[in-house]
Amino acid sequence: MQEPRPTRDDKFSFGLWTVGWPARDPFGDATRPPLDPVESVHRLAELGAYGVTFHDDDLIPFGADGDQRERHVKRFREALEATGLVVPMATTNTFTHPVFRDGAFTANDRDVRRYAVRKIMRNLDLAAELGAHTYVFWGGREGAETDAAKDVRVALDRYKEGLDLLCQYVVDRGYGLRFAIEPKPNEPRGDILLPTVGHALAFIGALEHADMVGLNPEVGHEQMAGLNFVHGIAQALWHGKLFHIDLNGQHGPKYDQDLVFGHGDVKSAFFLVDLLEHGGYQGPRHFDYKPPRTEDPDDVWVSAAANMRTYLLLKERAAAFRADPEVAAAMEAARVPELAVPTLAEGETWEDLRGDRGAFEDFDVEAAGRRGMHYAALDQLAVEHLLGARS
Ligand code: GLT
Ligand code: MN
Ligand code: MN
Repeated sequence: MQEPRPTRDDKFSFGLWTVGWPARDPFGDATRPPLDPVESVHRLAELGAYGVTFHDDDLIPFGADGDQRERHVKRFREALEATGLVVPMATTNTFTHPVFRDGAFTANDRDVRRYAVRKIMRNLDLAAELGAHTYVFWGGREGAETDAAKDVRVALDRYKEGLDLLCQYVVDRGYGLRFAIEPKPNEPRGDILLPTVGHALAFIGALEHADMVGLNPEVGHEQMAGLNFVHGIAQALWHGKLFHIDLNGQHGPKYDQDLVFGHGDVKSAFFLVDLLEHGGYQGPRHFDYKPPRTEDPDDVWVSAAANMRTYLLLKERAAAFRADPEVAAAMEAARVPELAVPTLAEGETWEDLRGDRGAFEDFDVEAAGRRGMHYAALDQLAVEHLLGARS
């Protein structure tokens, strides 16, 4: 493979369910045979990934007995040891089996909720055993198709109850795990609870252990809602809540495409990588994509490598953008650095501002209204760096 090549230091990780997706969709059968998780671990390690993530049922088929369970875990653990791959994150499948038709934490049926919490506890034990630091909660079935189905305020009470009690479980068992909620607006439910980064952030503030709960935002999920993913990530960082991230590609508001990272809105991907690389995010760069249904078993690994390579190429372009003196000058002209200057001077109060005639009475509001921002020039420089037209 040509430079840049991924290394363990890049912290690239993949879900077993991504490369292992047999490409069954609502309209057609699988186009690829099942993939052994052990093979995925070896192939991902060869390609330069550092981590692998899983749902309980990706690793241990639903309904497996104790002996089978142990065998699956043992083989997986051996593959991890042989390759040096780590498990930075794990999660629970609370969406495939028909029992979860109406959700897990927020199912109207109380016994389903109790079963779901037990299923999650069992996999939290395994996640801790395998050294994971993050546990993801994607509530794909927590939602409804009709507003008559549930009182959303009561559903949120149950969502909170479930997460509060599982936080307590993790604390009491001494597991070094933090929770990361993954928002999504719809699909598979008509409307999903905690549909966006913003909804989830507000909800986290109401939890008993708010400090140990953050976010796992996915590129495509915010874009399905027509939102600016880069802004969402910036706000999550601002709140100290970007615990994990799902990178992939999406073309605007439509079904969840789960394309290779950068194969959707590539300009947004450029600014995202710029933010992640320069904004202090230290966690895994986790790809949650689906190798397209058109691809054969060998193509799967081509698409897996494409995620990492695209990320690294964008990282190079973003670094060049930041280092370009013309960009620095364009930022200065656009007064980007000025936004970092507080609106009040140090020690100044609202009373001082109220008495400052230069700020209002004598302020030439018409002249200020004529000032251009020069953003088009700056944006063009970004596009030219993205296109590799400047180095
Ligand atoms: C499912 C979903 C993803 C989530 C996974 C974690 S499962 O494939 O589409 O976005 O991240 O549960
Ligand atoms: Mn998705
Ligand atoms: Mn995801």
